[in-house]
Amino acid sequence: MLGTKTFAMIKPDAVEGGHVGDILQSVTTAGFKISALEMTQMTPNQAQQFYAIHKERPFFNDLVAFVTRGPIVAAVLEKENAVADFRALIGATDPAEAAAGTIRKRYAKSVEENAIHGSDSNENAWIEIDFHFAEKSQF
Ligand code: 3AN
Repeated sequence: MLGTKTFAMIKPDAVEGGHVGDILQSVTTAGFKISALEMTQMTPNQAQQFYAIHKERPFFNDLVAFVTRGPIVAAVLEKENAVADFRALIGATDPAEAAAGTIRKRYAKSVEENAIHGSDSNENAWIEIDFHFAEKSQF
């Protein structure tokens, strides 16, 4: 049986740092199947939509500037319990609070430049996968 899906995004800081290969290795070693993968650069408009939930927050403009400053790697990951298991693999939003061995503990620089995104619910996974991959043939 296919597992549930989550959406992952390797952010510009981790792409710039040359960590894409290591991060994807960690993802597959943890048992996720990568069922879609694309390097792309979000426009400010797309980033504002993607992070719309944060639009009233003081860090919103900085967040949009950060996530659009260079390429990101978007992925669809499949595994039983994908959303929760991937959140555990990436670690806490603030790398200072992230558990040892998590992707953010290894690669995140700060709460903003925190290397990677993972959906926080099945509903948001569906929305985020649709947002990034809806126009691609396999999704
Ligand atoms: P997560 O990415 O762990 O789901 P969210 O959804 O609370 O965390 O935040 C989304 C993104 O917004 C974070 N990955 C981070 O880049 C940015 N962010 C969250 N909180 C802050 C903050 N206090 N200051 C700056 N950026 C933040």
